Amino acid sequence: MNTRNLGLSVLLLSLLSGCMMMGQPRNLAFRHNPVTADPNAAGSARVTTMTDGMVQTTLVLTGLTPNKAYIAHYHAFGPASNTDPCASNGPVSVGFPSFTSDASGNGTTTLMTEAAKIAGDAGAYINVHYADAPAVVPICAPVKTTKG
Ligand SMILES: [Cu+2]
Repeated sequence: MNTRNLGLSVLLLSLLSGCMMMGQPRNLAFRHNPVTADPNAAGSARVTTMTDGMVQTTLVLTGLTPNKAYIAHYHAFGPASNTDPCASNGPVSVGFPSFTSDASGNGTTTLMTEAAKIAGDAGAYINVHYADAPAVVPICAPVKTTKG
């Protein structure tokens, strides 16, 4: 290998390592909230910790209303429950990019955020809202089930 190729290899390696995964992704299941909206909505959140202090979270959802705009957030543990984050009514920590379901009711969105923003109680649950009516929250994925 000549010097030029070696330099290129080192550059590529450092670029790759800048977005390397750390350990296995964690898969979280969404569950339905006690509401009538989107009765078949379900899905998972795939949470991958990277080596550079970032966390990538990809939501893969089914059973949504076709061709509808949605928003999703990480929320902090709220005051309304110590053991059920989805019922704790906590504040938003970080928002996912908004997304629109396809004609079959499938939807996906990916967030890359600093790990510190969703550490501990700051990242207690992920919920999915109707974009045009945020009070409607069909599904929620608990991340941390005990406060503190
Ligand atoms: Cu939310």
